[in-house]
Amino acid sequence: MNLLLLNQFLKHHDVDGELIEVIDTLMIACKEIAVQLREGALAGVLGTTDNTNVQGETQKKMDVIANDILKNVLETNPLVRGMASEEEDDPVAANDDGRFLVTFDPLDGSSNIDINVSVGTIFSILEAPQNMSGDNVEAYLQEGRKQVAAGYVLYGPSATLVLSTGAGVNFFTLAHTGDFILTNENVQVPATTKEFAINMSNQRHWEPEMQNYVNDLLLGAEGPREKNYNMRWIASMVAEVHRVLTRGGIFMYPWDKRETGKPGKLRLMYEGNPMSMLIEQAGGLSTTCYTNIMDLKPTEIHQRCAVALGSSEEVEAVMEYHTGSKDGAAAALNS
Ligand code: P6P
Repeated sequence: MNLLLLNQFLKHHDVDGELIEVIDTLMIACKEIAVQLREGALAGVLGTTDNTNVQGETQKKMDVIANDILKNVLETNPLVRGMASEEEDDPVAANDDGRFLVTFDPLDGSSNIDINVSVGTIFSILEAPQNMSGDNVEAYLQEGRKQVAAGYVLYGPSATLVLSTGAGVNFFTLAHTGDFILTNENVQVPATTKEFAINMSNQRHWEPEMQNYVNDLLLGAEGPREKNYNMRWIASMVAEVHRVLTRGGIFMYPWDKRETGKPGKLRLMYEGNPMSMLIEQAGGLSTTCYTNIMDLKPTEIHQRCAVALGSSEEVEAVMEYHTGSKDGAAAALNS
C-alpha cells in the first residue's frame, strides 16, 4: 500500500488549498481529542459535569474538553470566520475576514465514554456569506447541499477520519506518527442490506408507518421483505454511520411522539447534514423518512431532524412505507 498522507491526497485531487488548511486545522484538534480519550481514566477525563447543553443533555467532561479544544484550535486559523457547536448555545465568532464556517458535534455518542465504546467528532464546513459575522446565526442556516466538506473522526480501536470534499468519500487512519494515512478510497455504500439499526425501546412512540416498516423487517423471510435481517444499536451515530459506509445497512432515528413538536432527536446542522453528505457521496440515501435531509432549509442552529440513512434500496423502502402519511406531525416537521 503506498502510504498517501491526507494532505498529499487532497492536493493530488485538486482540493481548494484554503479548504485543505481548515481540514488540517480540524485534524490538529481531533488528534488532541484522540490523545485525551486514549488516556481516559488516567487523565481524569471520564464522568459528567454539573452542566447541561442547549439540548438539555448532561455534558460529559469530554464533551466540554473536546469542544474547548476545537474552539481554541479553529480560532487560530484566519480562514475560520466562526463556528457552531452542539455544546454552545450560540455561534462563536473567530476571525472577521474568515472564508469558512465550521459546525461540529465535538463528541458524538459521549454517553458511551464511560463504557469505552467508540465516539467521534462530526464536522461540516460551509462558505461564510459576505457581510455576515461569525456569531450571526443566519450565516449558518444553509441547506446541507451547500456544504463544501463534511466528515468525522471516529475514535475507535483505530482513530479514523472519514471525509468528503464533494468528490467521493475516503477513509484515513491515524498512524502512530500522527499522520492520517489513506486506507479506503472512494468508499461505496452497497445498495441493499440485511442489517438495520434503530433504538427498539422507542417502538411504541413511533408513528404507525415506522412501526409497520420495522415489523416487516422482523417478520424476516416469512414476511413481505422475504429476507432475514440482523440488528445493531451502538447509541453512537458516528459508529453506526461508519458501519453503514463500511458494509451497508440502514440507520434510523425517526420522529417519535415523546416530543411531538420536534422533528426528531438528532441535530441537522452538525449531525444530519454532514452525515448525509458522506452517505450521498458514497452512493447511499439520507432522508427524514419524507425528504432528503440535505434539501431541508434550516431555520435554527440547533434544529433537529428525523433520520433514515444508508443503503439506497432500503431507504427507498422506508420512504415507500411513509408515502401518504403527509398529515402527521412527523411529516409536517420533516418535509
Ligand atoms: P439513544 C448520541 O447521544 C446520539 O446523539 C447519537 O450519536 C446516537 O445515535 C443517539 O443519540 C442515541 O440515542 O436514545 O439511543 O440514547
